[in-house]
Amino acid sequence: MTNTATVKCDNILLHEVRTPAETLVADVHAGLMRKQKTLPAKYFYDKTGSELFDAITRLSEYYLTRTEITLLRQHVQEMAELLGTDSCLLELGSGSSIKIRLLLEAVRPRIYVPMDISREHLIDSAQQLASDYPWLTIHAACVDYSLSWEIPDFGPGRYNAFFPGSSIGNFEPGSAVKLLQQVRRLVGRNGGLLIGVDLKKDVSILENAYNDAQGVTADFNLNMLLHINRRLNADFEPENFRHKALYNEEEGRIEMHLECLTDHRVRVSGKSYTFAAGETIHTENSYKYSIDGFHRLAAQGGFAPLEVWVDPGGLFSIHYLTAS
Ligand code: AVI
Repeated sequence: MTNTATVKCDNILLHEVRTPAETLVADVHAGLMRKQKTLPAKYFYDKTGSELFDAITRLSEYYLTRTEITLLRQHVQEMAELLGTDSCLLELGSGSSIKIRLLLEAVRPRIYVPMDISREHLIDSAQQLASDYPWLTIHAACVDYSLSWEIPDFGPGRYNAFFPGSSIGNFEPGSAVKLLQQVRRLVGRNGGLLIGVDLKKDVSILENAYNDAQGVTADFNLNMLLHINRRLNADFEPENFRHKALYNEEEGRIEMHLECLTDHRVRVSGKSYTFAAGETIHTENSYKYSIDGFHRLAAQGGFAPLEVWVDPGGLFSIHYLTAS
């Protein structure tokens, strides 16, 4: 792996792929120079952002997590049969590693590789898992999986990937295909992918999920500015912005924005940007799919559908795909 360091962190091995600071600055600069300003969604996930996201997953409006967890609980045996035991199991965007706990006993992987961009969160959850499952070998990988990345070679055997939470929806369809192709290369010809995908549904259910009454999603969105302040020596003032989330029917996606409340300037890594009251920074897309629509995307990524589980309310789906 290029730019990678491997260290032993107590009971786990940590592989770290470092993104050079210049890349981070260049991404932010490119986004803020656009007519429709954007900021990369990866800036949501510092330690506070990861904790806020965990709080989102417990909100009554945010049906995604609890529905996916119910599906995992109900169908774990079928899923384990498809995944097979003794595989190398990679998890993209492992976060707090809550969902993997539902699969581990049934799947008994040879090696578990949680991957996440939020370093401290990744290490804490991987170490906790290692102490709760002493039989499990854990190689945690701190990577930005929206970029091109590699994992160490864990030798021959079956490889599966687990990509829960509908995080695939946070990628533009073209990038989602590239990501699936990359996962396909990693799992190889006999590999598979168990992936959670949020479904298209009534707009009010979708919009409520991203505009919760307690304002946790608003804090999550605004925290991105504080993260950029710290990481890139910027002077965003979150009070100058407000959270906005709406469903874009044509694109089939929830869009999150930060709406600017007053005319002002912001400095980021020595460069100055002008903001006008009423304009927005587009911070995230969360694409919603139909089952067929997702199968078409998966096919472009090199995967064929083998099984799909959907809750009775038709809110959420989990797919098991095999390399095609
Ligand atoms: C991580 N991802 C699947 C979440 C989503 O629903 O798109 C991120 C999120 N953004 C706002 N709330 C949750």
